[in-house]
Amino acid sequence: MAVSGIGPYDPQNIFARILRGELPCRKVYEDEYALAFHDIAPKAPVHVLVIPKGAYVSFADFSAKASEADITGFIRAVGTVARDLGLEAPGYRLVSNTGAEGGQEVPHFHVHLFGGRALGAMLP
Ligand code: D5M
Repeated sequence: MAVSGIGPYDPQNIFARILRGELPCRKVYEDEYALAFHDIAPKAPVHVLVIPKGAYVSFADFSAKASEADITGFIRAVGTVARDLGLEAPGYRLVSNTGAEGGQEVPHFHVHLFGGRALGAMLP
């Protein structure tokens, strides 16, 4: 079910529980700013989720409230994950569903990283 992109933050959401180590994930990368793991229902040969370590509901929340260091660290982590997965040369797609009409289901900000095949033209 789609969720609001503007808080309050639910510390029991699935990704918060993954961050705390209460639920497992197939981790591909971690640093002080971000954790990346394989999506449980992949929509492409590579479908990885990158999430910040801070408690942000959505892109709206993150872009408004995160420190510049946290924003920079997170964006660099996304780029590092794509590079480490060998996607830089062939290319990839980043998506962040935000709020109910954006189709967001998990209320912890995350970026979907898709790759591994030609993804075609951008669609809503
Ligand atoms: O997408 C939320 C995404 O999160 C969706 O592609 C499924 C994925 N998901 C849900 N639970 C898990 C767990 N436990 N591990 C990995 N991936 C998961 P959204 O952008 O919020 O619509």
